[in-house]
Amino acid sequence: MIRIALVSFLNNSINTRSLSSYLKKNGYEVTCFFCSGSFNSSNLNELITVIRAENIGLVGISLVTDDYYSAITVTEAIKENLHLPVIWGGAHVNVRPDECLQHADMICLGEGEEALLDLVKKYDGGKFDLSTKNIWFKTDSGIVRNQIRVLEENLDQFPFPDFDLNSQLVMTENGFEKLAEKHFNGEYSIMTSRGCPYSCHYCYNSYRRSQYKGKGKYLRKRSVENVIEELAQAKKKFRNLTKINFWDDSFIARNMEDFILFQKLYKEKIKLPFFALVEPMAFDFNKIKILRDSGLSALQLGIQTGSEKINREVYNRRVSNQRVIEVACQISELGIDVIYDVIFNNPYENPDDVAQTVNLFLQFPKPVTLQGFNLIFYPGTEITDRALKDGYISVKDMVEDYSTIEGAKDSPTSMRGKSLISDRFYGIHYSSEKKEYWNTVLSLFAFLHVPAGLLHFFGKSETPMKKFFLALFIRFYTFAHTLKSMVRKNA
Ligand code: B12
Ligand code: SF4
Repeated sequence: MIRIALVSFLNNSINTRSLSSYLKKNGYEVTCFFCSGSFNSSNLNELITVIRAENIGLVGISLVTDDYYSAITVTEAIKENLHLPVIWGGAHVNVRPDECLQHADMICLGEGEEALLDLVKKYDGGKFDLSTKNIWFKTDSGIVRNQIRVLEENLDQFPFPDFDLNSQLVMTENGFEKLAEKHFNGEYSIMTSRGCPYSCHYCYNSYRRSQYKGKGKYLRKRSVENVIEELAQAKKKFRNLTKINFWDDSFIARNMEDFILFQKLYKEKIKLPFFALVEPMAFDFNKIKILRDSGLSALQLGIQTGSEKINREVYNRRVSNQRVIEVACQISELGIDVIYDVIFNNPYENPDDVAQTVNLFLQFPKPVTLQGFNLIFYPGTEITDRALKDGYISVKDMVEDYSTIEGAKDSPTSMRGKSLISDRFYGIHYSSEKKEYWNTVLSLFAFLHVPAGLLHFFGKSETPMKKFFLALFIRFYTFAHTLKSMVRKNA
């Protein structure tokens, strides 16, 4: 029987653990490697040595666009040293299948459980069945493209993600270590559904929804009992868990009966604080109140913009500012910690649109905690196709560049005033210079201890005098911040 290695670039990877448990349930031996961090000759050699020692016959790699170069590095090392077949799966593979096949021997589109199982089941003395659905093969006579199978409707039939401490290795600064509870920092990640009711134009869902057209129901949910059972098992296994993270695209997209049952079972069996992602479009006071009473301690809510026009015409998000303010007031009333996400440096936004975002936040109950992200154009999304057509971005050097630029450019709010445009993946042909003032005012919401009066002063209008004072304030803030960090470091 062929033995399988699964490689992921994320320690908490849900998809790799789901694939592993499905293969194991069906009798296969699987070793998982969680490699978040950068590769060097030492850890690559170690990876190769373990894969060789474990007598692996197939290597599967899971990747998002940001992992593209890491996936190539691992694949080349495996090909060079072990000559093993390599299959890639995950978000990036679905949007750029042909390009991924330049490196991998096979790729898996859509869901991986049945497809991977089918592939290894029919594996026969060095040959794979080239008609396996969901899998595309690179052959001497060209690419074999198979159809995508229908989506699994009953998610409860999948085993819980694999957390076997004996067959999973985590890459650290000192090389690979056996998976242990310390690698999770007391947090457990879970998904209770697949798919999303929305299709925002900057999101992978805008691509995937059309990819799965005619393949069954897109948004599917696990039963509450099934979710609670997974958490109960996790709690039993990991004694130091302090928090649960629900990473569902839309945790709230369920009916009231589910929430009532969830409250009962969660309070009875789990009793841990939890975090979830929620959209203002789906927000429902009564549901969130039930979740708060069950242990919901922190929420992440995507606001993205205060321009209703941009929301509607560019992001495909239908929600009024009045509703967004109502939602913010209700969260405050419930006493739940919340982080609001905002998108910076969208070429379709003008200074007035950003001013509207500032204005929106000024109407929120205090304190407001904002997390800013630059608009990153991910391949395959509606907004990327539109911006390519409109000339705002272009393919770099004839190929898309998927290198990750970490730091300032990706997170405008960490930059104390300057908001540069992220050129991750694509060449940029627009400027945000005219929005600099409003970007800076907006980013003040992410700074700690900025007095509300000051936010209102800067947020009312843009004048040369205010521009001057804003620049002065940012300098002062940055200086104070640096001083504080130095004092803390020396203490
Ligand atoms: C949860 C999540 C996170 C969590 C991860 C926590 C965790 N414990 O897993 C956190 C917050 C850490 C995170 C971080 C990031 N994420 Co994220 N994340 C997700 C999310 C919501 C769920 C992923 C998931 O587990 N899905 C459930 C599994 C079962 O589905 P799946 O991943 O599609 O996997 C199936 C198939 O793809 C296939 N498959 C997958 N891998 C493989 C491998 C093989 C060998 C095979 C055969 C099959 C196969 O089989 C799987 C089972 O059916 C997705 C959106 C989504 N709904 O999928 C975004 C998503 C994957 N993330 C995304 C991004 C951009 C990021 C970040 C880059 C964000 C950032 N700027 O830092 C980082 C990158 C981290 C990384 N290196 O992976 C994008 C990726 C877009 C793209 N083009 O690549 C997505 C699609 C979000 C979006 N809506 O656009 N993320
Ligand atoms: S609501 Fe969130 S996950 Fe769903 S499509 Fe929009 S951005 Fe993507």
